[in-house]
Amino acid sequence: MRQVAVGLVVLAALAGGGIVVMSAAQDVGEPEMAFELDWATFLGGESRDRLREVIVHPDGSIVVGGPFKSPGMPVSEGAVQREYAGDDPALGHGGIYGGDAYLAHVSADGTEIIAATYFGGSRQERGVYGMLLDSGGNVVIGGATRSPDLPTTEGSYRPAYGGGKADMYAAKLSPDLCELLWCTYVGTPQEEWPRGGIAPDGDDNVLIVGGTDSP
Ligand SMILES: [Ca+2]
Repeated sequence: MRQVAVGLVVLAALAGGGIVVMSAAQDVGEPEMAFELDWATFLGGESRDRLREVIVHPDGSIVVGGPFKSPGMPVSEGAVQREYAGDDPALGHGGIYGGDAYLAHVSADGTEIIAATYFGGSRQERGVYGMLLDSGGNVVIGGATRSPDLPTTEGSYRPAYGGGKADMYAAKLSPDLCELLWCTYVGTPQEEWPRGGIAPDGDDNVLIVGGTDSP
C-alpha cells in the first residue's frame, strides 16, 4: 500500500516579472522529493518591471512585490495607491529614474489578482527589499526611496525625508492593500540603502536592515 505524503511544500520563485509556483511532496520511505509545476505567469507592463519579493500565504495564494516602472498595472478598487507616481524613466538621471513599489496578491491557482496597489512617491522607490506578513496578515514592505513625499503617517519614526541620495522606508498595508496602516522613512541627510531585508520580532515590530553613509 502506498503511504501518504508526509510533506507538501509550496515553492514560489521569481524571475524578472514572472512567477513560478511548484509543489514538492515526499512519501514515507521515499528518498527523493517529487516536484511538480503548479503554474507560472508573467506580471508586468510596458516598461521595466521586476518582482523581487514573494511570500506564500497560508491559504496558498502568493503575495509578490517589486519595483515597477509601468503605469496601468491592475490595482484594487480602493487600493492605497491606484496610479503610478514615480518620475518618468525616460528622464534618466544617470540611472536614478522612475519606479514605484508594486504589490499584488495572486490567487492560489494563479488565475486572479485578489488585491494590488502601487506604493511610492514622486521620485524613485528601489526594490521592495524585504516583505513580510504580520500576525494579522498585514503586508509590511521595506525599500529605498528618493521621494520626498511618501505618505508617512502621523507619529511615525521619521515622518520627513532625510535627504541625500536616498533613505530607507518601511510601510504596513492592510491585507486587502486598501489601507496604509503606517509608513515611515528611516534615514538621515546622507545616503541610506536597505540590505538584508526586514524581519518581525514576536510583537509585530519590524526590523529593517541596511547601510548608511551617516557617521
Ligand atoms: Ca538619506
